[in-house]
Amino acid sequence: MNSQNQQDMVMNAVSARKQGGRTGLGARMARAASTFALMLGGLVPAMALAADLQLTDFSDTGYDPIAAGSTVYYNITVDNGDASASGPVAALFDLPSGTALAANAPSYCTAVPTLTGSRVTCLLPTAPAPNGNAPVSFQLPVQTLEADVGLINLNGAVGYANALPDPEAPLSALPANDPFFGGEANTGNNKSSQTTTLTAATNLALVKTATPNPVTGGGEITYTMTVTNNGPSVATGFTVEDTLPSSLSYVPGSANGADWSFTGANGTYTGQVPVGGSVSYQFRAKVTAASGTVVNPAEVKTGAGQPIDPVTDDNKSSVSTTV
Ligand SMILES: [Ca+2]
Ligand SMILES: [Ca+2]
Ligand SMILES: [Ca+2]
Repeated sequence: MNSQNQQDMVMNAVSARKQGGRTGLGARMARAASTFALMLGGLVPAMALAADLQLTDFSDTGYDPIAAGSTVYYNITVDNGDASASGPVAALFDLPSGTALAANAPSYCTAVPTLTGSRVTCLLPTAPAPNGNAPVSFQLPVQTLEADVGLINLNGAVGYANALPDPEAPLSALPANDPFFGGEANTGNNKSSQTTTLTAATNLALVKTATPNPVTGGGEITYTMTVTNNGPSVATGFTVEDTLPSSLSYVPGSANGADWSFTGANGTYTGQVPVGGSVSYQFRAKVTAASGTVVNPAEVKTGAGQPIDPVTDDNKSSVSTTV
């Protein structure tokens, strides 16, 4: 965008702001004139009506309830129910602490931290057309990685992009006469909220290491599997699956670790791992290859009946050892 376009946008925004500013009285006068025009059978041309921005959809269908740590995709629709163009529109959201705007959010949405979480500002690339003719919809992806099990509540508001409120002023408490609402007659439909239930979950992460490296053919490698519980719930009953490649042979009875039970190189944890805690076990494997590289991956999986793992890209770990 060149500077002239930016300047034009600002001027358009200022112009819209001025129009919005007089809509309290102006809208009533306009409606009266319009009604009068109808009464006269169209003999008098109707004056322009005000814009009526509204947040017509703020839903979490398909994502409520959801395991804590998951990304919730909120459906957002912004509309203009009245006859005048609004000028540039902003949709704002207050995200509670422990949640964050996900990286795959629309490029026109940005977040800043606040005392209670974060304020997301979405500067809509196009304004919804008057009279509900072209509502603007998008999805707001919100990470819940640090949120506790229970309810999270998000507040949203739509208004005029040239009069953004202080991010520290909660949207739920913005008064009807806040400049952000542009003097609209109906501000009750500018705000909405959504509550989502976060259920128990354990985001487990596996890190696997091996020693020595390199190893001589016919020698033994000691593998160490470390599982960290990144929460938000206590973890138990998970299994690390390590299927050895043909170049390795499990050394019988070599697996050891407190509160683990073993089937070959696979370990199931029977204790309780608090949030932020880590547990590990070791086993040995004999190298049956004479040379080359031994690649040995493993994966941690939650047990049957246990809370799910909402983030699985950290569940696998692989080690390569030179022979
Ligand atoms: Ca409105
Ligand atoms: Ca909900
Ligand atoms: Ca995980």
